[in-house]
Order: sequence, then C-alpha cells, then structure tokens
Amino acid sequence: MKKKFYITTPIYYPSADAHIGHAYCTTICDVIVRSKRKRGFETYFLTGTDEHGEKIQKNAAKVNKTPQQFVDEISDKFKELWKAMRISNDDFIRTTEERHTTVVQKIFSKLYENGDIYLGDYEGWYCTPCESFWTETQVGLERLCPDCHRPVHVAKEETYFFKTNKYLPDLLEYMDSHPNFVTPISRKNEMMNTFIKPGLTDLCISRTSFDWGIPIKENPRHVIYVWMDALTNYITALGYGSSDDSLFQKFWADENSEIVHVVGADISRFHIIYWPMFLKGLGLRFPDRVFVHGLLDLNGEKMSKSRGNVVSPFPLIERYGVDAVRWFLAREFSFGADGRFTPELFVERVNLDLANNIGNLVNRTLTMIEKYFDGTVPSHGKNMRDLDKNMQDLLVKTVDEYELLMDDLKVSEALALAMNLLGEANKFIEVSEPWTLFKNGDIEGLENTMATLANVIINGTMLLECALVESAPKIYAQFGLTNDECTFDKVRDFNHVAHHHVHKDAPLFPRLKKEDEINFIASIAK
Ligand code: ME8
Repeated sequence: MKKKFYITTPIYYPSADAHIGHAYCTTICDVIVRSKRKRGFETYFLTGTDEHGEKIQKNAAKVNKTPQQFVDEISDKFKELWKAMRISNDDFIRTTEERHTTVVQKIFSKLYENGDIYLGDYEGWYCTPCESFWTETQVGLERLCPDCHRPVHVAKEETYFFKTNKYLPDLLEYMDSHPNFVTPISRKNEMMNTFIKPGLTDLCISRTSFDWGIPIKENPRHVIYVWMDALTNYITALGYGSSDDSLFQKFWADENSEIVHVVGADISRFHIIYWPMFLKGLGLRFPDRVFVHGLLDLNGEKMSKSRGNVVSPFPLIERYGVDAVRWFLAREFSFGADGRFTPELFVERVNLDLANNIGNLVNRTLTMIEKYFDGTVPSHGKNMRDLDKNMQDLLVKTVDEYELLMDDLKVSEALALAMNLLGEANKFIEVSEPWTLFKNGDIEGLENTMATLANVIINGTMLLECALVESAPKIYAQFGLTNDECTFDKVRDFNHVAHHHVHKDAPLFPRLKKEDEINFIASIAK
C-alpha cells in the first residue's frame, strides 16, 4: 500500500458565501485525511478558491467592487469557515496568487509548444454560469445547459483550443487498467456515454470577452479559460514549475503517493476527462482516484443562493458545536450518493449517535468506575469471560474493516461501523449487569466488565477522532489519558487504559429537544 497520501477538495468559487454543500465535501476530505494521519500515513491536504472568470467579474461589478477586492473578502470567509469547522488543510491555494498565475502561464506555453493547443474560432451554445460551450445535441431543443439546466445563448469568439482527442487513447487505457480511477463506477459510465462516445470536441481554453483571468503570454488579448487555470491548482500548490518543487516531488511525482481528488458530481467531467489530458501533455502521471460525491439538497430542493435556500454551517456550529455538524455531514450521507439535508435528519442523527450512544456510554461507564473502583480503571483479570472476549474480537474486526473502508473512501460506512462498536458496548452493559456483579461481590467479573468498557470506549474513540475532533480528546482526558497516549498502534490493545484515573465532566452531547431544534434549523435554512 502507498504510504503517502495527497487529497484535494475542489477549489470553490468565491462568488458567494460557502454553504453546507461546500462544507460537506471539505469535511469528508478532512475526515479521510485525519484518519490517514492517525494511522501513520504521510499526508498533504489542499483546499482553496478558484478566483477568476466572467461570473466573478460580473458579481464584483454588481456590488461596485474590483474583482480582487471581491474575491479577497469571500476567500477570507471560506478560510474562516474551515477554521471554525476544524479543517486541517495543509495549504489554501488562491488562483490569483502569483505562485499560481506564473506557473499557469508556463503550463500554457509548454502545452502550446507541444502542439497540444491551437488558435481557432468558436461558435456555439454558451452557458454563462458554467462558463462552458455546448454542442447542439447537448443543449437539445430546449436550449438548456446539460450541467445546470439553465438557458444557453449563441456566442462566437476567437479562442485557443486544447486537442482532446490527442490524449483520449491514454485516458481510455488508464481507465481500463485502473478500475478504481473513478468512483462510483456509475460516474465513469456517465462520462463515457454522455461525453466520450458521442465524440469529444476540443476544449476551449481561452477567452477574449472578459479580462479577469490569467493573460496568455504569447497573446495577452486572451485570458486562460477558467478550467485550465482552476485544475492546475492541484500541482501549482505543490510548487510544480517553481524554484522549490519538493512537495510536488514528494506527493505527486512519487509513485508511492496516492493522489485523490474529491469532487461533486457537477464538476466530475473536468476532473475525469480533461485534467488527466492536461497532465499527460505535461508528461505527468494521472491521479489515482477521482471520487465523485453526491450533491445535497435542502428539503428536496436544489440548494442555490438565487432561490434563497442555502444553509450556512456557522449558526449550526455555534448552537450544536463543531463535532455535531462534522458528524452529521460525514455520517449521514452514503458517500457517492445524493443526499437531502432536513432539520429532522440533523436532530435525529445527533441524538441517536452522539447523545444516546457515545455520550450515554461514556457517562455511564465513568459513573460506574468512580462508584465501584474509586475512579481507577481496573485491568482485565486472568480469566476474561466469553463476554469480554467477544467484545475484544468485535473491536479487532471493527478496526480491520474500518481501515479497509477508509482506504476505499467509504467514510460514512467506516464511521457507522465504529459507532456500532460503541452501541454494542452499551448492550454489553445490559448483558453484564455490573450492578448485580457488585451486589454479589463478583469483583473479578466487575473488573473485567469495566476494563472491557474503558478499552472499547478509548479504542472506538480513536476511530471516531477524525470526525469528532473536539470530543475525542475530551473523552481521552476523562479516562486520564493524553492525546499522545492514544496512538493508533494501541487501537487493538485491550488493556492499555488500565490503572488510569478517570474524572467525569459535563455530558459531551446533551440530548436535543426535537421540536425546538427542528424549528431553529428550519429558521436558518435560507
Ligand atoms: O465548481 N452538495 O466551484 P463551486 C454537495 N470552482 N456539494 C456541493 C454542493 C451541494 N449542494 N454545492 C457545491 C467549482 N458543492 C469550481 C471547481 S476545481 C478545480 C474547480 C461542492 O464553488 C461540490 O464539491 O461551484 C462541488 O463539486 C463544489 O462544491 C463546486 O464548488
């Protein structure tokens, strides 16, 4: 298995404030990368903002700002949100930064010299919000953009084109020999049927009708069309083409690094088809995986600023804490499938997993260790009962499966499995009846029971720490452990919490009052 891991989110448009959809994708990436780090992988996590293009120029003009002022402000808000959500990105790239713009110009020149790019005229159906030209067939009789379903109009422009068919055989060969390149597989089939089989047109990569972009050195009347500018962020941020490309060498050029792009279904085409072609033109290797996540809607309607139905994560974080929001996003939606945000789902998920399951388990266990053992975690005696051994087996099985699921980017499934372990520990209390063991003076039975619970809680929490970034250290501390004592090499160890002294704090996740909180969330969903 590759021991280095490079993961990216899309770079978001700072054309409007971030909403729960952006937070969903970034949280998923953060959970994946934190779990990899915990397991000892060397990781690099990139996010950022995609700051050029006609849409941004127009939005800035509407509020009487220069495009740069406009993107500076919104980009800062994205950064603020990621801080509030405890996102552990290593870098935040902005496409207006010089470290990006100068290298994009070099990339264009290199592809031009290769003969991958030519100057021509483009006339076609154009979608302004998507900044994409479409063919007659793609827009259909209704003349709607096949991506966003908004009306398109005819536009003609002198543009540079990228020769897509030159590298198509390489792409097809790679897709065949790397069945995991695109997940879910349905997204690959969609690309084949919608775009590749009908015949790929060359890709327009420059524009002259607006100037908020990176000028082409060879012909500065043109700015580089936003997708060539945007996609290359994944390598410019690593220092590709600059005087210090050590990160690029480490996390991209090295075959021992796994490269994963996580993107929404709306932009899969650019990542699956064109990005590998640009890389081929530059003589660089393809990413290992493009993971296409589903899009979230709000109560069954597409989230959009113009319809006035978006949810900002800020008030949710403020009221429920960052872990509740992270947990909901990472656990609720099966990765790859579309999802629905509703206030009911949020409240139910938080109550079910956090308040009733983990919160309750930690609270009950600490109370009993205080009561029966004066606050010191006992060790397993010589004679572990079948009950304890079964929990130990379940722990080991859970960790093994969790690792496989996380490696396969099945975040929700991996977290569900870890949470299930804690659910089984709650059942274990009912079956063990520690209160009866105490009444009967069965000290060994009681020691085994408490030792099993303490170790399952701590080891299970290690699996959940990637999502529950604030609560996990609090749980460790309540069992008298520091973060440094909870390293992944101990995750299968069934006796390492012994002899630590517990101290119970306020409940981690108070139960939410369903009706009140549903009303609150409904009031902020706009
Ligand atoms: O497309 N549900 O930026 P963007 C889930 N700049 N995820 C959502 C979502 C929703 N309702 N809405 C947005 C761009 N997203 C380009 C990307 S990359 C080189 C350039 C997430 O601000 C999802 O990951 O429109 C989607 O792909 C991304 O935000 C689009 O962000």
